[in-house]
Amino acid sequence: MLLKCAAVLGSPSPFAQCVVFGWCLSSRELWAASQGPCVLCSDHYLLSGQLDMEGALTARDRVGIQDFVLLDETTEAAFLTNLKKRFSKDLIYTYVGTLIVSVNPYKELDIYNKKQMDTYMGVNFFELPPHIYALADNAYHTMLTEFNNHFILISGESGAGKTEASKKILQYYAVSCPSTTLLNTVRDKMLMSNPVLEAFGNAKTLKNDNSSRFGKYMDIQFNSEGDAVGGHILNYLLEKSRVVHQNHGERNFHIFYQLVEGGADDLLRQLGLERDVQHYNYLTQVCGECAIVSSINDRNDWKTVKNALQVINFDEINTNHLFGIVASVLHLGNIQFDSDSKGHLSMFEIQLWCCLTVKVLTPFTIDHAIYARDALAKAIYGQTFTWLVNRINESMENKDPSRKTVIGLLDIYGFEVFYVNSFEQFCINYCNEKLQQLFIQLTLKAEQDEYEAENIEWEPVQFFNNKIICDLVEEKHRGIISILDEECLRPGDATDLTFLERLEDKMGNHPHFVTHKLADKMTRKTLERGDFRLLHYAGEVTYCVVGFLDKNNDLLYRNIKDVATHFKSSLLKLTEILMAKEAWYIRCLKSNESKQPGQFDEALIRHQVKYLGLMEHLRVRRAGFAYRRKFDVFLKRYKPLCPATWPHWRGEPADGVEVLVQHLGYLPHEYKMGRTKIFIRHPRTLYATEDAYEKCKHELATRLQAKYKGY
Ligand code: AOV
Ligand code: MG
Repeated sequence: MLLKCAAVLGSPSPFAQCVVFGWCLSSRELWAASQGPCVLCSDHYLLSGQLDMEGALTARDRVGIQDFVLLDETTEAAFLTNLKKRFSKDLIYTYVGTLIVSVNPYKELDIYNKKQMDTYMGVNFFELPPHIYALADNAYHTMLTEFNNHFILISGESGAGKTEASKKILQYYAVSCPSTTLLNTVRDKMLMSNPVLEAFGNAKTLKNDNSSRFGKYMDIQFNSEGDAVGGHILNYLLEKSRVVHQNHGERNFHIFYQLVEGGADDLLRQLGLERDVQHYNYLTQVCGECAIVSSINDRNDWKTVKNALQVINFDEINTNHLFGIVASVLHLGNIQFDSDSKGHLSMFEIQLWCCLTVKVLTPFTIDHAIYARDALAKAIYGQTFTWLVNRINESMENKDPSRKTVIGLLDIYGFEVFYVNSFEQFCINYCNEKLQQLFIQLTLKAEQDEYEAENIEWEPVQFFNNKIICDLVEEKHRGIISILDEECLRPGDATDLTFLERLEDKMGNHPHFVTHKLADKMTRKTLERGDFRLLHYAGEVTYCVVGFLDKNNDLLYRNIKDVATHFKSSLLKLTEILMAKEAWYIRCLKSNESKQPGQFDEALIRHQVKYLGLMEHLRVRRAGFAYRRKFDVFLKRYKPLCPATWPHWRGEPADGVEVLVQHLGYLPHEYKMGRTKIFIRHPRTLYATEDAYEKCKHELATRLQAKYKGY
C-alpha cells in the first residue's frame, strides 16, 4: 500500500518518484523500493512517472521538497530557495506538515479540474503532491470519521489568494461530496452566493483587482452521510465608505459598474440610468479612467450575477428592488447642492433635498448637506448588503433535521498598507492581528503547552507573540478602541485630534505605538501631527486620524441598535466559534506587488514568511508529533487489530494502547505515551494502521455476510 506505483511498463526507463523528496529511483533502487517505502528517505510514498535524461536523484533539485518538515536545514534561506524552486515549476503549494503554504501564481493553472478533484478524493494527505484539495478532503474525512466540526483558516495579505483558495475549496465540496437532486440545489446556492457577494462586497483596490471589502465566514453543513445539506454566512464590517469615496486608482463596488455596463436598455430606462459610468460622481469622482480594469469584464460578470440571483431564489420583484436600490445610490451621488439648486430636481429629489438640507427648521450648510447625502448612501448600501446576506442564508438553510457537522471557511480582507490609511485599514489590520493571535494560540502556543501538559520531552521554540498588539487595540478601558468609544460618547468638543491626544496620554511608552509627539527625531520626520503609527505583526502602518470619530460613531450607532454588529465583539465571537473547531491552515503568500505571472519577489516573500511565523511553525512541527489522540479514542477505533484488545479491553485505556501498538510493531522512536494521549511522530505510521483497520473492517464485513447469507 505504501508504494503507489512502481514500474511504468513500456516507458523508456521505469522509475518511481518519492513524492516528498521528489527524487527518482534507478531500476535497482526501484526493485528495493517495491519491497517497501522509498529506499532513500525510507519514509514516503512513491509515484509513477518517467525518468528523464538527467537521471536519478535530480528531481529533488528540480522541483524542491514538498513538505518543509523534510528540509535538510530549517533556515530561512533554505525555506525560500525551496519555495522559489517550486514556484518556478508552477508548484504553488508546499506543506509544513498539514499546513499549506500557497504562493499566488497570478496565472491560471490547470490543477483545479474534475480529474484533479477525483485524484485527491479519499487519499491520505501525503500520498499525492500538495494541493488545497488534499486539505479539503482530509478535513472532510476527519469530520466524517470523528463526527466533529472543522474550520479552514485562510490568511495572508491583500492579494495573496485567500478568496481564490476559498472558492476552490467550496467547489471541491460541491463537486466531490455525494449528491442527490435535492441536495444539488443547496450546493448550487452555496456556489452561487459567491458571485453575488463578490459583486456587492468586492472592489478594485491598488493591491487587488478583486479585493474583498468585507470579512466572510461560511459554514458548510453536512449530514452524517457526508452530504452538503446547508450553509450559513456571517459577514463582517463592509467597507461602506467606498460607496462615496475611493482612493486614486481604485473603484467602487463591482455591482455599480456591472449594472451600468451590462444592464438591459429597458432596465436602465426604468431605473433612470445612463449607460455611462462617467456620468456618476460616485464612480468617477477621483479618477474617471479607473472605471476600466483590464482584468475585469463587467458585462460578463453582470450576466453571472443575474443568473446567480435566480439560483439563490431571487424572484423578479426582489431582483428589481435590489437594482432599484443600487441605482438610487448612484442618483444620490449626483445630487449637487447650491443655494438655488431646487429648480433642477425631480419630485423625488426635492423630497430628498428637503431631508438632507433642512434639519428641524435649521438649514444645513452645503458641506452638511453633502455629508448627510453621503451618510444616507452608505447607510442604504450597508443595509442592502446585510439584507442580501440574510436572503442568501435563508436560501441555503439546512432543511435536513438529522445530526450535522460543519466545515467553516474563513476568508477575510487581508492585511493592507496604503499611502494613506484610515479607520477602515485600522479595522482590517486589527482583524488580521486577531487571526494571527488565533493561529499562534492554536499552533505554536497550544502545541508547546500540550507537550508540557502531557509530560512529553520538548525543546521550546521561541516565537513573537502578537498578543501585546491585540491588547493595545482592544483592551477594556485602556485599548485604542475603548478610548475611541469613550471619545465618541463624550459630550462636548471631542474631535479626531482630541482622540489622538488622549491616545498619546494613555499609550505613552508602548513599544508598538508612535505619534509625532512621542517619536524620536528620526521617526518624527516621517510622521504628520494628525497620525499615529502601529507596529503591527506584519509591519508598520501609519494611520491618519481624520474621520475616526465619525466612522466609529456609525458603528456605535449600529451597536446601540444591535450589539451583534459591533466589530470588536463580533470578532471575539468569531474567535469563540473557531476555537471550538478543529483547525486547518492555508497561508497565502503574495508573489509580487505588480500582479505579474511568474515573478517571485524574494524580499516581499521573505517578509511574509517572517511575519506569518512560518519558520517557527516549521520548527515546532519538525520537532514534534504529527498526530495525537486520547487513549480511549485511539483504542476504540483500532482495537479490532489486536486479539488482546478485541472485542473488549478491561484495563486502563493507556495500557490497552501500549499492548495494541506493540502488537502493531510500532518502534520506540515512532510514538510517545503522554498523560492522556498517544503521540505519533510520522503520519505514515498512522496511515499504515489506518490501512490495516480498513482491511480488517472489510474482512469482518465479508465474514458476516457469508455467515448470514442463508438467513
Ligand atoms: P485575497 O483575497 O487574498 O486578497 P484573491 O484571492 O482575490 O486575493 O487573489 C488576487 C488575485 O490573484 C486573483 O484575482 C487572481 O487573479 C490571482 N490568484 C490568486 N490565487 C490564484 C490561483 N490559485 N491561481 C491563479 N490566480 C490566482 V483581499 O480580498 O485584497 O485580502 O481584501
Ligand atoms: Mg479576498
